[in-house]
Amino acid sequence: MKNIIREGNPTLRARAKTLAFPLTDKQRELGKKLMEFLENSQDPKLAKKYQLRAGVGLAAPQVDQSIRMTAVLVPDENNQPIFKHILINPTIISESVRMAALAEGEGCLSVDRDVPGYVPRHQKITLRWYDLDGQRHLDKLRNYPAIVCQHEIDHLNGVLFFDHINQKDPFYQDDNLVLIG
Ligand code: NB4
Ligand code: NI
Repeated sequence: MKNIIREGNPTLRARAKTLAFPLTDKQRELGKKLMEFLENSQDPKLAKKYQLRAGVGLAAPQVDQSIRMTAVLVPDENNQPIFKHILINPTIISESVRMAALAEGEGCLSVDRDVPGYVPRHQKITLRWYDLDGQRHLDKLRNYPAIVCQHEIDHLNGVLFFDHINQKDPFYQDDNLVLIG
């Protein structure tokens, strides 16, 4: 998984294709590789050895596969996973009006520069997704895991985090925006 494509590559701006079930063996393998990358990137020793930037999510378009698949590995403060799944065809079926943003802003493994500013996202979402076996799942997420999933679903739609940053005032915080972390 050393082939993460960067900003400027048109795949990152494309709408990724919906997957059909059953998945092919290659597609299943890719899902597992995305998750394996996240696990390795969060292991300090392996990350150092392989020179990996840490990630809590990785979407298939970031490895130049324009399909609706993403892995998410969100740990808590004790490094226990609070949301760890390979998501196929994830869809947000409802979202809060209230918005949330990471106080530190966001970074992206496909963007090699710092883009400061708040990235407003829905504070709560209801997510429908399928696992590698085609089983349907519904999850209500809030705050950190909800933000990560929205960043990843954006990748499936050709959207990058800085698209959401207020150009004139990157740290503008309206009354509806809560900061996290
Ligand atoms: C996706 C995230 C950017 C903002 C918030 C955060 C990190 C990414 C990009 C929302 C989603 C990857 C995928 C981190 C990180 C906290 C947890 C556990 C132990 C280190 C790790 C560091 F690395 N973003 N990087 N960026 N992307 N938190 N953490 N920690 O994950 O581009 O599309 O290991
Ligand atoms: Ni990203």
